[in-house]
Amino acid sequence: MDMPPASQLITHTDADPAETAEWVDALAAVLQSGGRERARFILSKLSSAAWEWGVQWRAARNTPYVNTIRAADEPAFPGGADALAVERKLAGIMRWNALAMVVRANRAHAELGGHIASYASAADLFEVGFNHFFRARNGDFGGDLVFFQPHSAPGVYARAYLEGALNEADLGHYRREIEARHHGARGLSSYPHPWLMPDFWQFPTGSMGIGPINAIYQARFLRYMEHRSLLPAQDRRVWGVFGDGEMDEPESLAALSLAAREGLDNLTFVINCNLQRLDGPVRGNGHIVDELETLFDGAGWNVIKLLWGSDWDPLFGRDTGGALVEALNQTVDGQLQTFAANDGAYNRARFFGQSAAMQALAASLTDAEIDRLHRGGHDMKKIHAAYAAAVSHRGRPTVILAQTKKGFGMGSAGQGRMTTHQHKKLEDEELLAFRDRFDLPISDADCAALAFYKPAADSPEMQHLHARRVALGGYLPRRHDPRASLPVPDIASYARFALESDGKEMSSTMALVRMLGALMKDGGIGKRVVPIVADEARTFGMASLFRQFGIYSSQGQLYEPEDIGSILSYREAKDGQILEEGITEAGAISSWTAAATSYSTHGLPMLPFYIYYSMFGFQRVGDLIWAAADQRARGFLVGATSGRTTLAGEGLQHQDGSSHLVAATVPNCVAYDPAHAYEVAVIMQDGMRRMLEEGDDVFYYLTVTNENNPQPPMPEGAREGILRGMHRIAKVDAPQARLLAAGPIVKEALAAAELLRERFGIAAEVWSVTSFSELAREAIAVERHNRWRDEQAVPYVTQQLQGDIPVIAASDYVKAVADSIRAWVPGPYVTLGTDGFGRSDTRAALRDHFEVSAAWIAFATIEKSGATAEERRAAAAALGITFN
Ligand SMILES: Cc1ncc(C[n+]2csc(CCOP(=O)(O)OP(=O)(O)O)c2C)c(N)n1
Repeated sequence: MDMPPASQLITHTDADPAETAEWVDALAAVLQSGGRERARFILSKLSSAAWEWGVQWRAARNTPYVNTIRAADEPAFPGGADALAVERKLAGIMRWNALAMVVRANRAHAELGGHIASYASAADLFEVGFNHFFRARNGDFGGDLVFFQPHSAPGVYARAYLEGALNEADLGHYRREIEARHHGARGLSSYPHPWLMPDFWQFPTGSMGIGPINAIYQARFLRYMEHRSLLPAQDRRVWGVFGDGEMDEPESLAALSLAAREGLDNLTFVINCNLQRLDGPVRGNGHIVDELETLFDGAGWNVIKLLWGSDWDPLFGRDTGGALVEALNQTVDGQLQTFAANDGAYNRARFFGQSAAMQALAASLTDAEIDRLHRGGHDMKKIHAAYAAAVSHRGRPTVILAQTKKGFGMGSAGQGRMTTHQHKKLEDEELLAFRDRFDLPISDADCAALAFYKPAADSPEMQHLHARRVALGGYLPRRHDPRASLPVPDIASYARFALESDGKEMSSTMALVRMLGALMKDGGIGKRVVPIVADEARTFGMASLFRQFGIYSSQGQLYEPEDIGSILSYREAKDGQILEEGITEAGAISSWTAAATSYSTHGLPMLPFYIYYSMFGFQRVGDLIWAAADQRARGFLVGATSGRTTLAGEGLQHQDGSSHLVAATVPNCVAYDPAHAYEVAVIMQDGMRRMLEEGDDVFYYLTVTNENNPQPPMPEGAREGILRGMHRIAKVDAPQARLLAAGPIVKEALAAAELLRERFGIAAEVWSVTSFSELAREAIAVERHNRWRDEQAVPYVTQQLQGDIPVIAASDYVKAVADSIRAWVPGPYVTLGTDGFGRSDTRAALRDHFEVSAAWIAFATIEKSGATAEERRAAAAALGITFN
């Protein structure tokens, strides 16, 4: 083994270099005779001894600013120099087509936007993946799952163009999904969006931070499926290519320790460290690579730094005094960016000019050669070596910190420039320079016309490109939607207790959990149910599921649980069914997304139920839900302990009054606020039917509460109304008012009807509104269609509320929820809701405070029934309410 002389490792602050050299030589001898494992052992022994003797030394988490993999340890590039040359050419072509796509779009319509510089920096990282590592789904093999850096999407399109999945017309409609339809083209979405390109993109990554956390939970879910014997262990891999700026998002870092704890060696992160983000340097005054190395290493990942290309190797070889490594350690990222933006002469003067030793190192290089010194993330051989090391690493996830230049090859138009991120217009000379830089056979005229370039089918480039993809199982990305239908059991098999309830007291949460438990026992669908919680299972009465179904743990259970004898015992198991995520709503929703899209990513539909404090859903992780919607998730989100007045004691940050408002804005989210257990059952049944049997791209949001109420049996013929959004639960002859209520406020409306009848002689009927948002959606759709039709349809909600009598609607959510149907309510309409901050008190006090109690509903009815001011005052006094 060739090793650097000890002198290179001795820093200038060394008080006794001779002694240091002895130690280093001793280690070198150990390494020579015993190998790396032995050397590691000796070092850890020394470290333990130092701790015992109070030295309190801890190895720095940072290694020097050089490559982790030594040049001598790099495997040969598959196919040798010829393949390498072809792949470099291909990367140049991808770069050109990606650039042409963005510049074309923006020359025509400057408003379209797009990015060139990100993919320019990431192209080689992508290409090595595409040519050697990313395996497609093929036959029985499920394929690797790749999360692509979103604003590098043009590069992925450029490759799909060469591969044949996209044509020129498609590329000509980058960011023009609407116009494309008129030209028989596909239209390419700005970023990876499965909703917009359902047979192409698998994972939405456009919102920074969502890709990293979803990738981790995807890798973990893959393990879960394997451990539960639902998927065969095929050594499938999750790859994620992300930006160094993106790593500042809390979600990007949130699950690093989970990935290490779970030993996810099926996961590789490639972080494109071009040292820049949108506004400027990621860490101008420091090293983002060092910071990420510290974080990932501290979390327990295998870290591979890939900083310098092969053309630096001879320089490091000649750097016997350590001046180069020292200079790199000391050069902060802002300066590295400036070096990237300037030419060889500048770099000779400012970087290599730092000392005589450095000058000597660069003496044999021309300025042009200095200019061309590659960063590690632009060296395909080294990238290949890093990916190969990641794939073969066992027991831990790997992160590759690949240093690149932002806007690589854009020359003075953008490489390393502060403004390069948003640069999307290039002048003709800049285009010609780019063409020359990557040696592309494109004429000046084609260059100016931004013509897309595709080599002939029999060219070495195209032959190689296809051969590599064939070897890797096919093309990628591809999203699959096998339309596999999973039969749903009969409702009575898991929810008879709810349909035929005889007034037994139960909360809707308890009813749902009971149905869930019964469903999990179903011989068909049972195994597909994935209950997910974020440390609130006991709150929702789900502890009963622990022992029976087990909590998933990749390690099984290495301890004897304190409650081992109990029927509720906390049982962890390798094939456990419950995903107990701990206190991470972002993690739990990522797990849910992985399970809810399993029908596509794994060809195996699952049925996830993520049950959480409703306030910590749309409000806390709304963007992750939006991404799941984009990914065409199918499953149930259950906002438990919901309702601003129903959660009572928990106060301002816990009491949810808005989730239904937000849920209504997610186009494929079907949201319900059921009052009774039988409504929960009917909604669950139909949700399963739509998602699992019909394969509809919808997901369900249900709010359930912890208020115990007598559960009535299901009225005859209620099913349609429950599903469409409203059904009458208390009928009167000749009603003078209609009371609409949702969820927990239904009982207040029923009580209000009693008050009105008994004390004021007003006959009011009561409706349970299971979904204001579904009623409003249908009405909007009907109204829109009516604009084109002679025959005018009547929205469902209008049909139900015929007549000019007052309608009073109340819910445990802000008034805007009930207001959403106002336009289609024929009579005078009043909405009551829980606008404002929550607070702690009893349910009765809260409902009085927010004016959604029976008394307030009755009072609003009296007011809308034409009472005089005096009559109103008398009514208020009789009802015991005061106006504050
Ligand atoms: C949540 C979110 N915030 C902001 C943005 C806007 N944005 C898009 S790319 C970008 C910079 C990304 O920098 P980096 O991750 O370093 O990637 P690079 O383009 O440098 O490769 C920003 C701020 C976004 N897409 N998502």
